[in-house]
Amino acid sequence: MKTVNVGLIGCGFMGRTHSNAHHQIAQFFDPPYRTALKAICDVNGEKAKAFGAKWGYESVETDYRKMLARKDIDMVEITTPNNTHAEIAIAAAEAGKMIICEKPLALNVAEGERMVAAVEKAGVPNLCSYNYRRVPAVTLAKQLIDEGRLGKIFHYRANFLQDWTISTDLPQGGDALWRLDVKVAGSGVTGDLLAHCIDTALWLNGGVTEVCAMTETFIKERKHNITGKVEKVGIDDACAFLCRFANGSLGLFESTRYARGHKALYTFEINGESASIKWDLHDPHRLQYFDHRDQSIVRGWRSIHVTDGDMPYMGKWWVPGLTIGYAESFVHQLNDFLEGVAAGKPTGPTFRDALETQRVCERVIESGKERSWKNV
Ligand code: SOE
Repeated sequence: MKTVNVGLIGCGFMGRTHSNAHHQIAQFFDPPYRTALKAICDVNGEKAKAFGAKWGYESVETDYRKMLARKDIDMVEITTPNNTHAEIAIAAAEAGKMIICEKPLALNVAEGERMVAAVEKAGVPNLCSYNYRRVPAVTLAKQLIDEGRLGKIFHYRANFLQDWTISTDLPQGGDALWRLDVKVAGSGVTGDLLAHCIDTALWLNGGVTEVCAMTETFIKERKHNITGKVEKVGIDDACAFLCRFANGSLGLFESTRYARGHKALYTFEINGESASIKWDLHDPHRLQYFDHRDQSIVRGWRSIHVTDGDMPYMGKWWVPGLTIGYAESFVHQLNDFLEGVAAGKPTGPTFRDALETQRVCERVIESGKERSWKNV
């Protein structure tokens, strides 16, 4: 069995989710390649050293270019802040490395287009890490839709609600809080949270043709951790948008970091002519399903506990009834990616798929600013 040597860039929260996937994959799945954690890279050498020791990386780099120049690295994982994705991914493609890049793909569509051109020119396998596609209940939703169980789709509704930025004292910039700095993040909840909802929606329900958005920045100024000055906040704190899908259905999306009481409440509901489904990240193993074709005396919402061995991914884990969680969606993603590499087939969401999500996000932001409908 061949070994794929991995170089991971970025030692934050996402660096941990990706590293953990490498530790779990061969214990539960039968990937076509063994993966070896060859190098960890972060501009902060001390941080990289500590992270590397904890997760078992063989070497430490502080300059990603040096890491990309190494012949013993086959695959690069980019888990750095959004403003670095394009530069690193393009260089990685030019160096012939396979790439998994954290979401959102880029700061904007222009950068995303350059990234897609680079990976396609180099012919390197590439994937953007929209992990929620690979929560078993969400994958099951895709299966039910593809089997035609819902019939014609009329409505797609999604929310991603959090509450961690309500305090006016919370600074912007630096570790984790770069998500509040528009220069680093590109946008606020649209690129960080709605992008997840949009990726799932494009996958489950097809393309979006037009959008109309409302955005708001509730806290207009925050201290910047790096400059030490109070600076204007450029991100969208909240965003809601309407859209039309190419299949004729209507979409309604909302995201905010100001929904007191909600930590990471990603939900979606899809209503079709024959059946509806709902999913909720706070109860991720359950898929709610209503089928109008059931006999009326027993018709109602079913709460499917997605843990049986014949349900997506679950045959590889424990026994029926026992659950897995957020971390495992990254294991599924890695295994699917490696199987795609072995089969010579792309694994979605590819950079090209993620560019479409980026395009919807960009139109949403423009629509919010201009207060008008935008074609996608
Ligand atoms: C933000 O709080 C965040 O960590 C996102 O960046 C992730 O993509 C999302 O999965 C959870 O929330």
